[in-house]
Amino acid sequence: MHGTYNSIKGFTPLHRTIDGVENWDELTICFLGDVNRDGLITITDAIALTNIVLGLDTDPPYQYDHDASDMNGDGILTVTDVILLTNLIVNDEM
Ligand SMILES: [Ca+2]
Ligand SMILES: [Ca+2]
Repeated sequence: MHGTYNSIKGFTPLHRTIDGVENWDELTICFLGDVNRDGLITITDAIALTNIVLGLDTDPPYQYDHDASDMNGDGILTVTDVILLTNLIVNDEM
């Protein structure tokens, strides 16, 4: 049983311990915002997610991480996810 980890308020690239158990898999799954899976959360991810949401992305969907893109965890990618990701990037860089 893992600790509560469904609260999406950002991410940490650091090693994290959940309930005293090291769990990299959980962290990987929750690496929210890294849309293009390059290991960084940048404006590039926001742009990529925007293109996906707007249907402007012409690359195959598998090039992007759907789970990482679904910022609010509702299972679909919408402008809400773009806003959440943008806020995350802005807050992280300020
Ligand atoms: Ca990225
Ligand atoms: Ca969503």
